[in-house]
Parts: sequence; structure tokens; C-alpha cells
Amino acid sequence: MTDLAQALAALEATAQADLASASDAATLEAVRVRWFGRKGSLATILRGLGEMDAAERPAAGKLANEVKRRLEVALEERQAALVALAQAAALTAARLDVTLPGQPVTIGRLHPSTQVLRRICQIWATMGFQIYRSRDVESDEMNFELLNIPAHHPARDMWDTFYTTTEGVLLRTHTSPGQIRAMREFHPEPIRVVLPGMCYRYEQITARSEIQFHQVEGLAVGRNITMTDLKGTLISFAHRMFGAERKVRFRASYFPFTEPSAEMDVECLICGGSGCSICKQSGWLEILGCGMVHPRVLQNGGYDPDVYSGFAFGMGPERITMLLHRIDDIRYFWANDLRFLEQF
Ligand code: 2NL
Repeated sequence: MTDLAQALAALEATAQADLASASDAATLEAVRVRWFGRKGSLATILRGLGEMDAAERPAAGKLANEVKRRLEVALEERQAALVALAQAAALTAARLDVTLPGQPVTIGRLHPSTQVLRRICQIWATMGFQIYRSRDVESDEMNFELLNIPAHHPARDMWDTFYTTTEGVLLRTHTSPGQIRAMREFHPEPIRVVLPGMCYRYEQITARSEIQFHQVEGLAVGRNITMTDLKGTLISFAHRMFGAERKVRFRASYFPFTEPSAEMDVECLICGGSGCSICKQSGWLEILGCGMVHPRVLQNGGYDPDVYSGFAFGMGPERITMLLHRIDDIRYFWANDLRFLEQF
């Protein structure tokens, strides 16, 4: 009994010293296995109890269990202490000064073409034109045939149009095919729509022409719509877009899908009409193309040209953006250069 008590006291003292000196989780785990494991010293002693006299066994067992209990408590305390130490060390290592100023958040902005595109659509919306959206991938029939652009027309050349590998499928070269779709959807009701969207042309990229760009086209179809309606509506648009004081003029032009056709100029935004390099000394800037919808195109849209008439127009927001902001190279629009984009 005394031998056992001495052995237990010695074991406890050594084990406590071991626990106290374990300075990290791995060492502590090795200590735990050494003393508490199935082949550990405590287990060996507890197993020895079985061979004792029955009279001595209860007291010895109580003593051994007390030592075991104390050592278990000491192990748990040491584990908790090591976790706390590790946490404190991690916090010190990753010290954060919450009084430092924060990282400035860079706020994105709308692309200049998007800004102008939205302004244009906003004006048309207030004038009662409904925004209509249509697909970028079109059929040859919608993009050319139904718009009165016959097979031999130069615009249908391989070098002007992105054709896909599927026969008769292409990237729209203008938003007009969407107008055919709008007419076919709404006829025989009168319609007023604007169609904003991306267009594609397979051509040399230069300071003045890109292979993809936006277009905003508009269309009004109804009974008794005249060239006077076209002029009044477009003049009203120009005054809202560029200022009520700005002069406007129409010049005769040609488009396959309108007859008669015209182009609208506004007094130069830069020089006010006195002549400068932007307007090439003419005092005028070309803003859009327009005309009375060709009877064949009306027919293709489902409207009887003997009963219905309409006007249409098309403009390029990139070109208008360039004039408004004096941007001299259209390639900036797709260059993704923040020094350019951040100016708007
Ligand atoms: C331009 C000229 C124009 C149209 C587009 C159109 C559409 C249909 C019927 C008739 Cl469905 N016309 N669109 C008409 C005249 C001119 O655009 O220079 N755009 C940038």
C-alpha cells in the first residue's frame, strides 16, 4: 500500500511536471499518450490493482483514481492554456489598427456610349415611343431582303457583313431587322417604337469606323403619317437632345428602305455654326438619317401601303457621343482604357 502510494505520488509529480513543460499542442499530445494512453503509466498501475489483495484493493483504487482525476484536470487546464496562448500569439501577429483610414472604394460608372444611348431613349420615351429590343443574330432575309436591299447590293458583300458558318445567318449590320419584327408583331395597330442595340460590320477599323457600334432606330407607322410629322418629330428630338436654340436642317439623301430619304444636321455643337475643324468649316453636323418608310418595307412588315404610311430614322450614339465630348477616335470606346473611361 505504501509502495503504491509512493509510486503514485512519484508518477503524479513527474506527470504534472511533464504537463507543465509541454509548450505546444503536439508536445502535450505526446505527454497525454505517455501518461493516459492505453499503454500509458496510469493504465499500467490501474491494471496492477487487479492482482492486489481484495482487502487492500478499495483504498488503493480510490487513491489511484484520485491521482488519475487530478491529472486529467491538469491536462484539460494545460490544453485550454495552450489554446489561449496560441490565440494570443495569432492576434499579436495579425495586429490590426482599426483607426487606419479605409481603402478607397472605386465606384464604376456607365460607359459614355451607354450614357448617351440612355439619354436618347429617354427622350424618345417621353415622346411616346416604346423601347423595343431585338436579336443581334439575324437572318439574311430580315437584315437585307425585307428591307429592300437586294442580293446584288454592295452592303451584302462579304467584306461588309459578318456571316456565320450557317447559310443565311449573320450578325445584324443595322437594327432595322428588329423594326420588321416590331411591325409584324404589332400590325395592324399603329406603332411608335425605338430600337437601341449593337450592330456589326466587317470592315477596316479606323479612327472613324469600328466593327461593332450602337444604333438607335425609330419607327412610326399609322394612317396619314406624313413627311411633316417626320420633320416635326425629329426637330423636337434635336431640340431636346442638343438645346432648344439650336438650328436644324434636312438634306435629301438615299436609303433603300425609305423614300423619300433625308439626313438631319444640327448647328455645330462646337462653333455654333461659324465654322471649325469639327464641322469641316460647314457650321453643320450630321446627326441622323431618316425617311418615309418604303411601301415595299411597309408591306413586308404586314401593313397595307395604300392604307398606312410611316417614317423611320436611325442614328449612331457613338458618333453623337464623339461630337458631344469632342472624342477624336472611335477606337477609344472599346479600348477599355480607364484613363478614357474615367473622364465621363
Ligand atoms: C443612318 C440611317 C436610317 C432607317 C434607318 C428604317 C427601318 C425600317 C424601315 C425604314 Cl424597318 N427605315 N430605318 C431609315 C432611315 C435611315 O438610318 O444613318 N443610321 C445611322
